[in-house]
Amino acid sequence: MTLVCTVLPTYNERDNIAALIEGVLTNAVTPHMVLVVDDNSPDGTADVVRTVANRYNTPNVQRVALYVRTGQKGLTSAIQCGIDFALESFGADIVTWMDCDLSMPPADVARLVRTIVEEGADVAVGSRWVEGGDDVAHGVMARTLSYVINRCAVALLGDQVHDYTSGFIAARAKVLRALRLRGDYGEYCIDLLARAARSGFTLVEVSYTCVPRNAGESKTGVNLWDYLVKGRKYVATIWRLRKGN
Ligand SMILES: Nc1nc2c(ncn2[C@@H]2O[C@H](COP(=O)(O)OP(=O)(O)OP(=O)(O)O)[C@@H](O)[C@H]2O)c(=O)[nH]1
Ligand SMILES: [Mg+2]
Repeated sequence: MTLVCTVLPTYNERDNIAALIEGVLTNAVTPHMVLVVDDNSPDGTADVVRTVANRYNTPNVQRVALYVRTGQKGLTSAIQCGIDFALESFGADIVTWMDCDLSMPPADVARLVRTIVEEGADVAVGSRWVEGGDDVAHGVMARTLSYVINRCAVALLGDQVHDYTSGFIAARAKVLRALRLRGDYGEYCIDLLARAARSGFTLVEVSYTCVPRNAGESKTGVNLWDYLVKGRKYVATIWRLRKGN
């Protein structure tokens, strides 16, 4: 049977993580576990995960795993750390990952998994920018910036994906053995999807609606300056990939 591992990178997601784990596991369509990679959040996220793990895990089956990093911080490295554990320690056939603020509906993880298992995709990409998808989480400024950056990415890198900055991904183990994540924050996603397409893997988009963060604070920031700093990195990544690097 196909084992799916959902990697959940957390920093201060105490009030979101229990519902997220439950939402993912309740909707699972195949053997499914979650691995939370927490960067020693001061709000006690790890304690919440331990409590949830006690409910789900049995002596024979681990469905909720937790890895607390103390010496390292950052979204991309946390996801890569989770991918490495999922492949090497748990033997996952498919790894998925997502934000942990409940902006990506946990029930939609099963739709990504089905796209791989039933449709034969190598990578399933949760997409806001295809028919049926939307972003109702962000204001006009952030949405417009995201849309424009993604249109640039489509024009310069190809239209196999329309939401290069998705961050809501499921991928077969073979893809993640071939390609490691590069970058600090959201730009890793542009980089991974462009290289996956270039490497001949099949990418299929699954529409989803990004909804507002449930609780806690955004780590990205909310003002124009924060968005421009993020946008500059995304554009630089698109340009580097366009030049073939
Ligand atoms: N492990 C870990 N997770 C992180 C770190 N920074 C952010 N995250 C997680 O990355 C995910 C995305 O963070 P958000 O704060 O929602 O930021 P965002 O989605 O880019 O921005 P918004 O659009 O404002 O929600 C969440 O699950 C965070 O907890 C980090 O340094 N380490
Ligand atoms: Mg978010």
